[in-house]
Amino acid sequence: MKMNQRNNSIAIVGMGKTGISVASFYKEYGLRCEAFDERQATLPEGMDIPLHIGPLNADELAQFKRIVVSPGVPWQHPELLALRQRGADVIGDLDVFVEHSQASLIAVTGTNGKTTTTEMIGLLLETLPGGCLTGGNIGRPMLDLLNEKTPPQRMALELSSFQLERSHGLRAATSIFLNIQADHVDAHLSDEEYLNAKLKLFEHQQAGSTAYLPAESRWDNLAEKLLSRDIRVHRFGFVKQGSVEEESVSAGVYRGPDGCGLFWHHEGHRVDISCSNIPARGSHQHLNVAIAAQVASDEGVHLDVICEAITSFRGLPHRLRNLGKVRGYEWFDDSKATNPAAAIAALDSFDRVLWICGGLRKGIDLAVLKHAVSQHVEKAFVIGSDPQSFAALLESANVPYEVVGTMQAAVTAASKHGSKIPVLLSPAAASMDQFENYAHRGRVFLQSIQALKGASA
Ligand code: UMA
Repeated sequence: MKMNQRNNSIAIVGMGKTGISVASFYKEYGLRCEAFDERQATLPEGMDIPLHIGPLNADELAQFKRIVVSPGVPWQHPELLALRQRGADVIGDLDVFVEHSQASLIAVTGTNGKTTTTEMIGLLLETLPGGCLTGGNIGRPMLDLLNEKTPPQRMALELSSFQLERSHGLRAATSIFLNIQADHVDAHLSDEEYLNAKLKLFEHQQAGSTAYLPAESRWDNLAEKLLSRDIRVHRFGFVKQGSVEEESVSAGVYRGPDGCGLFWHHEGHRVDISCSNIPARGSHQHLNVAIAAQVASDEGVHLDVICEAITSFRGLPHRLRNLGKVRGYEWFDDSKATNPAAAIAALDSFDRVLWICGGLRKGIDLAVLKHAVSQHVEKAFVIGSDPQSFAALLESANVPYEVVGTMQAAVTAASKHGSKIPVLLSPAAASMDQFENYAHRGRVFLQSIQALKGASA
């Protein structure tokens, strides 16, 4: 390989979805690329670029003009750290996107609720002239959006902390910071790094743009700083009907004597929709929808379109989805709940449930679940590779449980429980100990329920 050829080439590190999209993008752009992967990778047919499998080497990568690193490759990888210390141009796909996109960008981050919020925003904004596409952590790599023949005027990106931590110049027209809860503690981010990565969302935001922040007082200082940079700030959150907080938030979910509802502001007027008119369950989902509604109103989406979308929204797959009644039980798939905060939000959406939980705990302390578990769980069925931690939680909450091991066993055991209350899969843990990912876990849950129909009671 001639040195000067690499001088003008891009090294792509990690050849999963992101790496492949980076290579396709630069191919269209006419730049030469080489691919690096530490484990295993196959390039799609027709992608004719050198592929190097094996440990990364800073000296070799330093020969390239630029190194684009996939989100799953640790940013603190010693060879990448060494490259950055030498001043090499090491970035993620988000920076490439920002360099080349002309679209008005809506960026969404947070531990939980990113996908629902991003999808709902995309759904609403695509009704506008000029349209909207969604991508990023949601599954469709963001650079693929730029390969569209007619790129839309707006793009809504779901951004993970991994994508944000390696970004340098994100300037979104609208930045939405949903929440921060314990997650990825066993990955390469400490709590502080995790928060700092998420807050990079606002680092380069420009005057005249909009930021969304939770209503909690811990974000007041940040809100003030953003306001002093002439960034418009919308606060959102859960509020008591008739409270002072209710007046101070732009969008939210209220609880009152007659039930709950979501609200946002449209052309200066508050719009309310009762929770009973929203098919999607769970106040956390309703809050995500309220935020999306506020974004859509600000972007000029017609009020009727927003109301219609909200009152027909059933929620995304594996997010507190009602799978229907089988054997007299209603089954709920919340397989996406890969951390305790997500499971608490799901448990709080029910009076009493039979709870299927367990999986890869990712080093997170389960004690935060104790209150919700003791309030809402009649009996738990524990699956996964770390039953002891869940057993300890359930004992501390004084809730009966069975360690059943597999999803099939959990579904069978729940279906024999007797009291026909809803059965909720909301594992509070990642899935990779037993499944390919959370979606696979949700599919096995559904298959196990369907198998009940054929089996004798
Ligand atoms: N690899 C290495 N060295 C490493 C780690 C990985 O060489 O130390 C290689 C692997 O061998 C593999 C490639 O890197 O070939 C995988 O790269 P990747 O993990 O970045 O995976 P992608 O397929 O590019 O998917 C990524 C996101 N994955 C992660 O952040 C881990 C996807 O989010 C995202 O949808 C996709 O880009 C498109 O933007 C998934 C995810 O789990 C859904 N995200 C986490 C979450 O939501 O909690 C953050």
